[in-house]
Amino acid sequence: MRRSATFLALLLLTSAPLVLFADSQALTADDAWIREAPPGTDTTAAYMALENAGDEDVTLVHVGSPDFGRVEIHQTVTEDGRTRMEKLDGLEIPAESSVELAPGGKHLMLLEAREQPQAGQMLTLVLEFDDGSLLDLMMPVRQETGRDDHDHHHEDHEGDA
Ligand SMILES: [Cu+2]
Repeated sequence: MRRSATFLALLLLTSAPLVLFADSQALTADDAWIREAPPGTDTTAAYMALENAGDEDVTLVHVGSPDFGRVEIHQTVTEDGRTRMEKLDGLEIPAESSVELAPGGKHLMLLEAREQPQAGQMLTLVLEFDDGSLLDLMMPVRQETGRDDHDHHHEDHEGDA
């Protein structure tokens, strides 16, 4: 693990997410955020762009969190006009490319929240990859703007937010 002063300075200048700990120089998460949960709900989702700058494919295999009882990797699929979520065993981030987790597509399903996630909070997720590396993220909770619940289909959201 090697972190230059420049890198740390950049982190401080960038609003979020805040990378608490990263033992891989190849993997980064951009624009990471957690959707505010409606009152009485202990389930929500996390979104981000996962980038693999390395020259080997890496697979996200597990996500842990002190703030949630369970985290699953999901993909929203639409078949015959019906939308449902599929649980994925892993999420591959190919070498020198990135994978977008966004409303209406792939996402991290956050289950059994210790407290109802509310806008303004910062919550922690720990992403574990099959090469043994960890990405420890502190992510802001935000209200989703201009879109409805992520169970529904969105064609309008693509690329960076
Ligand atoms: Cu889901």
